[in-house]
Amino acid sequence: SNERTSDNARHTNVSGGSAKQLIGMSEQEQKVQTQTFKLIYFNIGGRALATRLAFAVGNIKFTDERIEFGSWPALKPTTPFGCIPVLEVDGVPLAQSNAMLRYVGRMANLYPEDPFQAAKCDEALYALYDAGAPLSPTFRMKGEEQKKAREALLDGPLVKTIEAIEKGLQANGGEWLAGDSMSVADLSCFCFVRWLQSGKIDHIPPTLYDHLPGINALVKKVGTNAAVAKWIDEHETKKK
Ligand SMILES: N[C@@H](CCC(=O)N[C@@H](CS)C(=O)NCC(=O)O)C(=O)O
Repeated sequence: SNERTSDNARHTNVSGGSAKQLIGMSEQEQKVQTQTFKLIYFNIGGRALATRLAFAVGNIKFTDERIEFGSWPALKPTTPFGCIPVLEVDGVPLAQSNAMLRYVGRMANLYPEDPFQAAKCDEALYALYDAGAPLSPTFRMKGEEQKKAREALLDGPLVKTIEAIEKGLQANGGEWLAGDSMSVADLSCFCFVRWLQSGKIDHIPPTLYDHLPGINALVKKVGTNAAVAKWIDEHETKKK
């Protein structure tokens, strides 16, 4: 497994730090400090990237375990729902990518405290999930079938949902999707839009969101956040 820790880590594991460092922290902060987190996923961004970024932004140490596709069949029956990502918290598994994203978001101050803004954050997470879900089966298609299926999605949820999210963003003042600071909804939107714009998905033109200025500004803002940029450069960009 690969130990990946963000630099200038505010959270130092107790074993590596000293009890002194715990003084002055809230009970919750002390707990985060002493818990161990292991995120298990494939060596891709997919449904784990937003959570990795939330850990990085929160300076929370975690083990970023990336498994080979070949070792997945043996691991599958050991996971709660037969899928990954799984986040192990002190060895206890937590499944469902958006559950773990919100959980890490709360620890990293990336989840609104106000109940309504928290619900708006959830709204964006559910919408982004719905927008992306019908794309998954197209990865098992080929040729004309894949082209047709993806073109239908371009004409539907892949673009329409992000247009709706742009509207919500503007209604919230244009800066962030929920509340008045970066939240896990912004991280999730960043990951989704960046992937769709990457040009790496056949029949999905990288220009598909060019007509959405708020979304593009948001993606740029999240992407230039120091912790996000550093994480992506060090862990998600294939080096030659
Ligand atoms: N609702 C789940 C879906 C997870 C999911 O679809 N995982 C895929 C990879 S992205 C998976 O485990 N595929 C392998 C399999 O189903 O055997 C979540 O959000 O975590």
